[in-house]
Formats: sequence, structure tokens, C-alpha cells
Amino acid sequence: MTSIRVLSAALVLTLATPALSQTATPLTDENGDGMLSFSELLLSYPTLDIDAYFAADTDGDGFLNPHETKTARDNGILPR
Ligand SMILES: [Ca+2]
Ligand SMILES: [Ca+2]
Repeated sequence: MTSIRVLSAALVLTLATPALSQTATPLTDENGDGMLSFSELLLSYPTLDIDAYFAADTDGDGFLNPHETKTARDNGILPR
């Protein structure tokens, strides 16, 4: 019975791990265009600074694509 409990605990930990790694703030692409505008990011980060937004918009098109969003989060420009 002990080995079943250990296996169960290991299984629970294995299943819980992905949930623990998904602690990033959900982002809202309100118009569904796949890009994040400054106003859309404000829905997730109400205190976001416009300078941080421009720093994250590396191609300068005025929107954050998924790559720019990930890079900005990885570099600490955007909060998680
Ligand atoms: Ca959008
Ligand atoms: Ca961009």
C-alpha cells in the first residue's frame, strides 16, 4: 500500500508541475488580431508604463506580437 501512496504522490506532483509554471499574468487580445496594443496590455497591467511598451515593441509597429511579448517578459520589460 505504501508504494501506491508514493506513486500517487509522485503522480500528483507531476500533474501539478505544469500548473505551477503557468503563473504568468493572462494577456487579453481583445480584438483577436494576435497582437497586443497598449490599451489591451493595460487590461492585464493597469500600471504599465508607456516607455516599457515602446521598449517591448522592438519592430516599432505600435503593437506587440507574441515574440515581442515573450521576449519582453523574459527580459523583465513586462511583468510575468
Ligand atoms: Ca489585439
Ligand atoms: Ca511590434
